[in-house]
Amino acid sequence: MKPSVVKRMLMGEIISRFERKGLRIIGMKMLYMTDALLEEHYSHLKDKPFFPLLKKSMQATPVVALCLEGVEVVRVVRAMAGVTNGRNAAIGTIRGDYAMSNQQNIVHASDGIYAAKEEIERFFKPEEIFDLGDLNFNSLYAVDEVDL
Ligand code: FUP
Repeated sequence: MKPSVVKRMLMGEIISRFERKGLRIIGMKMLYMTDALLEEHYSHLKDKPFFPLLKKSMQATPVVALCLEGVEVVRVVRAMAGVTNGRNAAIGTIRGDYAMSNQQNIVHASDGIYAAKEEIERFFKPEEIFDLGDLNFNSLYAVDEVDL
């Protein structure tokens, strides 16, 4: 969750959308995105003209990093986030419901399984990720859908 969420006091609302969907939070922390962390996280954007502004917006307050667990979680979270620009994001998505901006777009969401693994390692120590046990303890899935 980006600084605009912290400033607008929407942390609880965004977290509850993930929980309501049935995604489990297995890691969560507030942290400040240092220059080094941002340059690594947005390395594909480092040379873009908007990078200085993006950096400033990402350093306005701490961010909140979430590690979410669920079957096909990366794809599901991307779908929940909606497209990058909040003005184009479908109503019903997080960006579509809370953002009017391309940059102040509420959340970052890993764009693939490899990026997700990299980002978990970037933001969390191994002991900050928790095993909550049986993924289906609350009957979120059919038994044969859960294969973790
Ligand atoms: P996404 O995967 O949807 O987060 O999008 P990108 O990785 O393409 O972009 C990362 C961040 O760069 C976006 F969250 C917003 C910012 N951005 C701008 O600020 N200006 C632009 O023109 C494009 C992206």
